[in-house]
Amino acid sequence: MADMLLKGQDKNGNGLKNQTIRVGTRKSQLARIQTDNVVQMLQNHHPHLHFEIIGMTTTGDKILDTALSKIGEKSLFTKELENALERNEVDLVVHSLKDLPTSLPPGFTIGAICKRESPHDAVVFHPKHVGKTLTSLPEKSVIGTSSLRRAAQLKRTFPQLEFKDIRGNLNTRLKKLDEKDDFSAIVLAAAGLRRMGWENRIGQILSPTECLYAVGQGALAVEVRARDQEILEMVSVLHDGETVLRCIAERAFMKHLEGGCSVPVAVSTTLKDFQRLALASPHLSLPLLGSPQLYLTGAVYSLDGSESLRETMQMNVKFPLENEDGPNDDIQHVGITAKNIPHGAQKAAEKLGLEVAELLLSKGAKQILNVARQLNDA
Ligand code: DPM
Repeated sequence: MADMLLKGQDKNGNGLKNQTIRVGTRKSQLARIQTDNVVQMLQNHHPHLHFEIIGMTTTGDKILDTALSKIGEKSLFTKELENALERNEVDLVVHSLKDLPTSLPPGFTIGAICKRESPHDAVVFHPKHVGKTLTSLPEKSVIGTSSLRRAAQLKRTFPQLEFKDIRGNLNTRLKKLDEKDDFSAIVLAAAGLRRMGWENRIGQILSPTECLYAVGQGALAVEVRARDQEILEMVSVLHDGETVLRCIAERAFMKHLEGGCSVPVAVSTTLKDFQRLALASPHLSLPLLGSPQLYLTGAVYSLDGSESLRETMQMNVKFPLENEDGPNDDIQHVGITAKNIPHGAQKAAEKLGLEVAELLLSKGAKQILNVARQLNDA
């Protein structure tokens, strides 16, 4: 046990003692809040380190008038930050996991995924519609979202409503909602609203039966240089075992479908029957006790929601004991490096994502996504 503690914990950051760790972030208010949260958690784990936050503007922050899905550039919010990592100007970068592509450029890795907050989508209503739900809004009410995933699913369930693009950061969108009469409601990630302190504006949370969420939604990720072992160790204390396994499955699903922001792909995952204890301290390399089952529901939609494929599968993610001490260095699963989380479980999670994607592909998912992509590009 003492060995394990040493292995997992105190080697962390030892070589970095008293150094300044430079943290890159986008400058939007949400990005700053997310970065501050992560830095605070790192500071609690590593009181001897000093953290400095460096704000940067990304292409995604400059193009505010075009729908995300139309821009087509996957690393819109990440490229400038990765350049700074590569040039050694910063040591780590904080992102919303859902904005990170399933394949990172060579030389980078996700060194930590924090405990996921709500992954669900939420509806914020115009002041004059407060108290209503999507079901009780008048017919032909206009809902703002530029997420193809949200629009496709909601068009299907609420054919009486209309959907229009809305872009800009969260502040801009809420302003557009409140100060004009263009939208009756907008749909946003509950996690982003909560982080901004706007939880009180949430009028309705969409359950996965109403709207499956985006891959990685609600989880924060720390991106680092893949070869920077000291920084990797230092940030790895933030890995949350449950979140990591769920997000590996989700990202593997998306990657195998060759999905992204420009096609309606959606998921929901749960991890059942595992002992919280084993995952609560993931930096201790404990095997998963019990027989944890990971469930993944994955779906693809046509842009108007009229066509859809949706499947659920399950996988046992118990850590195979014979692999207990197997070398785990330099292994990434869909861009994530998590040496302190049972490797067998990570492999099983990745396999689950692949298998759900395969099942959907065998039922014609490629055709649905290709048509969606063409229509969206047109
Ligand atoms: C991605 C999408 C959106 C963001 C597409 C989707 C929403 C775009 C839009 C991949 N990234 O979800 O289907 O509504 O125009 C984004 C948000 C957060 C991270 C804001 C949001 C905060 C929540 C989180 C934008 N990226 O989705 O409301 O950390 O998951």
